[in-house]
Amino acid sequence: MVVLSKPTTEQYSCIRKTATFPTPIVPVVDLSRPEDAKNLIVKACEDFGFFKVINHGVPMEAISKLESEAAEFFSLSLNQKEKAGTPNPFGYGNKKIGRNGDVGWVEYLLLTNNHDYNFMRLTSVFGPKADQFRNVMRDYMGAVRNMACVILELMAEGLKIEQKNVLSNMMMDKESDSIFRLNHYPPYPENFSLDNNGEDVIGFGEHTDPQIISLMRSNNTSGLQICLRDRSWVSVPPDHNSFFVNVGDSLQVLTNGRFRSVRHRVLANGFKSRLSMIYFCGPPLTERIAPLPSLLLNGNEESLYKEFTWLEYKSSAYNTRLADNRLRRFERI
Ligand code: GA4
Repeated sequence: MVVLSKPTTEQYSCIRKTATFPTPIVPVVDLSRPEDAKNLIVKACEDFGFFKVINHGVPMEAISKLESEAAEFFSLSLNQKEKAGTPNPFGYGNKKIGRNGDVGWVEYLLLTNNHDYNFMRLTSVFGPKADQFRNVMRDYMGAVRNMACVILELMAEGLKIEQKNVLSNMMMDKESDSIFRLNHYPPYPENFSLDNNGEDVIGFGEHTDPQIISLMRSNNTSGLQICLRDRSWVSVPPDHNSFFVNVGDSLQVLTNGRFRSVRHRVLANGFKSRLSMIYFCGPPLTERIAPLPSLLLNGNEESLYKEFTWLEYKSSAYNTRLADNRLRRFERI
């Protein structure tokens, strides 16, 4: 097991004051009880755009192997990690998030669902050992993808959509534009927040995910917060045995606003490093993202959004700042 070290002090600006947060009651969905799960998923997506999944079917072995590989990667020297290339579109990123000036106390590896491409990037870092990383990642991503498929089918059933694979097909398609992200939030150095009146250090600034759903697993370090409908921020207690699911912007549109794309963020801490792995389920680039007809009350309800493809939305999203409301541009007035 590789132990991730503390960073050295350096000038860093991502610090903000926040109140103390009450702990929310996070909806829990048990995938071994599909009859209950389908209704709970719908309710959680309407109320929070967020839920926790237990009995998820992803083997613990696949999770812990990937966690070790990720920890090993992040323990390498900066110089070595940078051999994975810049994260535009896929590679290693440090503090800079996206292309428009956002920063956070985080380092990360952005990867595609094309394992050969990832392998090429990882070979520059690990040499022949990259093969092991690729295999571990393939097993993990395969298992998480299957879980996503189960969740999206239960969701469609819960929404009483006749074609139960209408959502899952978008991410199971071989052209699907899903991506994978490993985030490492190192403990920030001593005096780092004291120097700033004890203000919070932002690991990953507030944002919504552009995709359909995102499935996140982390180690037992806290930091994740979600924004409720009343705009208050609440902390989500970590649980390394479970997965957390976020509704993304695309699913908000597909359900004509019935489901809520959840605003979330991560605060860093001064003691423990946080390691998270997130699978973002994206549709094929050519997929039309529009409310599902059966959810428009048999044609009697108007779409709240203008028509767009995933490629159009993604291109527009990548030109925004993290905290922007990316869907606003696509709303019908
Ligand atoms: C949020 C969800 C995924 O992590 C991500 C992020 C992407 C990036 O890190 O480059 C974005 C962000 C995310 C939303 C708006 C744009 C693009 C940073 C940013 C400012 C990989 C994604 O698909 O969108």
